[in-house]
Parts: sequence; structure tokens; C-alpha cells
Amino acid sequence: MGTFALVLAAVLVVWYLWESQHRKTRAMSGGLHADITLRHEQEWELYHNDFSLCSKKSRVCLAELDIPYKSHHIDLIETGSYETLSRHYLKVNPGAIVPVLVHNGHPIYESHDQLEYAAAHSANPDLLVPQDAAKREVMDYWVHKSSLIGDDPIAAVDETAGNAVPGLTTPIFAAMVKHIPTHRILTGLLFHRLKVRAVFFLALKLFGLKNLSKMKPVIALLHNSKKAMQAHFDELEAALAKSGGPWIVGDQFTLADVGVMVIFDRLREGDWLDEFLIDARPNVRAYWTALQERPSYQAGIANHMHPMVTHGTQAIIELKQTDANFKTAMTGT
Ligand SMILES: N[C@@H](CCC(=O)N[C@@H](CS)C(=O)NCC(=O)O)C(=O)O
Repeated sequence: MGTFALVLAAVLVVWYLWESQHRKTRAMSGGLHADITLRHEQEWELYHNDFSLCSKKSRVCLAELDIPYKSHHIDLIETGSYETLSRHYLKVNPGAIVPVLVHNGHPIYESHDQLEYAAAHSANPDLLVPQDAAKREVMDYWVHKSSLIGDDPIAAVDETAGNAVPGLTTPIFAAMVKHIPTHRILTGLLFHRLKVRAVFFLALKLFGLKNLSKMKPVIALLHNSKKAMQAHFDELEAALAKSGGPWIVGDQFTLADVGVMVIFDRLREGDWLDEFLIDARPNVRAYWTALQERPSYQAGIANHMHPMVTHGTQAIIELKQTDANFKTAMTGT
């Protein structure tokens, strides 16, 4: 038995060393990487995930621009496994995150850069980008405001609404990872560039949605993110009132609306919308109705509803109705 254990340990060590050599990850800068050429079949290809916030943004943008693309669905641990850490995906993005937009074989990293790039290289570069300098400035502000930036999003919840999203996604994460075998999450501990993310998912798996209210640091993060998001929504209400709507810069639907649309949708998935679509924000309410009526909402979001997310949303709604502690932790009431 002693010898068997030793041989097994040696095999595991050799496997780990071998795999780590072939699964090297590193942060990638945003924008087009013309020096990298990937195998491709179509002019435009998108590596994305149904649930991922940033992937939604790129899909909506491509739909708005009417750009056809070859779709590569890549699993995240929340939707099944760390496919982002697989050898084949790390060749596409050594940063191990989605989405990646590929144009003529060259990858574009960072979803906000993908929006700008796709718009500029589409048949109608002015479609989603205003020509007026002042409006362009407003658009750029909201593209940034809706972006998920940096390796530690929690550090910038007050800076961008995109960074206030992960904290508010925690209940959905917990509901989803419940169905993921623990050993798959451990893959993240071995190979993820940001091991804290795998530790976080492991903790959510161990506690479960029902015991989320007992995870004090998570609840603090959630409340902090909600407070920040409320301020971002106040700002959005003011921007819409100023532009006169229906969109952020006025008459023209722009990249800013693409970025903000997916934030609303994540709040829908987490059953948070009632706390944000309040009477004091009439413009925001009308805006969300108008966003959902865009064909790009259907193409980039509704057509990609992942069953694990749908079940997760349902689990949150039901637990709020049956568990007072959970409801109080979520809503503060
Ligand atoms: N700033 C990046 C953020 C991308 C990002 O964080 N993607 C998430 C999904 S929304 C991801 O791939 N997470 C996988 C992981 O961290 O393991 C962008 O805008 O593209």
C-alpha cells in the first residue's frame, strides 16, 4: 500500500508538472493582436459563453452591426468546467477569459475593445458611434462605465457599474456551482492565473446558496456592490434625463447602450431589478423596456439563456420567499 501511494503521488506530481508546462496563463493586453494568427474558417469568429457578462456585450454588438460570426461556446466553471483553462482555449487566449473576438484570424481581447473594433470594421462604422464630439464623449464615458476592468473587479465597484456586477452575481454563482463537481473547481486551484477566483467558487460550493447569508465577507461585498450600483443607476437616470432618451446619447443607439444593456440583464438574472427600477427612476425604467425590444437583445441575450442560469434565478426567487434570513441578507429588509 505504501509503495502504491508513493507511485500514485509520483504520477500525480509528474502529471501536474507536465500539465502546468502546457497550461501556462498570462494576462493579455486589450485590443487587436495582429501578431497572433489563429486557425479560423470565417472572417469573424467569437469565443464566448452564454452566461458571461462580457460575452453578452460582444454578441449584442455583433447583432447590432449585423456581423455574422462563427460561434465557439467555451464553458466557464459556472456553466460546467474550466474550459477556459484547457490547452486548446489557452492557445486562443492565454489570459484564460472570455470573450475573444477573432477577425481574419487575429484575436481582439477585452470586450470593450471588441465593441470599438467591430464597430470600426463593420460595413457602417457610424451606426453605433456618434459623429458629434460631445455625444462621442458621453458614449465613451458609458462604455467605460459599463466595463469590467482589472483582475480585481471588487477594487473598482465605485468606478464602473461593470465592476459592481460580480458582487451582485454571487447568489447566481452559488446556485450554479452547486451542480459542479468539486474536482472540477479544483482544476482552477491548480491552473488558474487568479487562484483566488477558484477559492471563491469552492467556498460558494461548500456553503451553498442557502448558507450564503452566513458568509459575512460575501454579504459585505454584495451590499457594497449594491450601494455602488445604486449610485451608477442614479447617474444613468440623470444621463437619460439630460439626453432626452430613448438612448444614452439621445436618438442614436450606441456602444454605450450595448454595454449598459448587459448590466440590466445580469440584474434580471440575480432578481435584483425591483431594487433598481424604482419610481424615482422613470427614465431608467422606460430605457430597460426599450432595451429589451431591440432585436439584438433577442439575438445576443435571450437566444443564449443557459438552463443553469434560469434554474439559478428561480432558486434565488424561491429562497427569498421561503427563507427569511436569506431574504434579509439579500435585500436588507
Ligand atoms: N475585462 C474583460 C473581463 C473578461 C472576464 O472577466 N470574463 C469572465 C466572464 S464574464 C471570465 O472569462 N471568467 C473566467 C475566469 O475568471 O475563470 C473583458 O471585458 O473582456
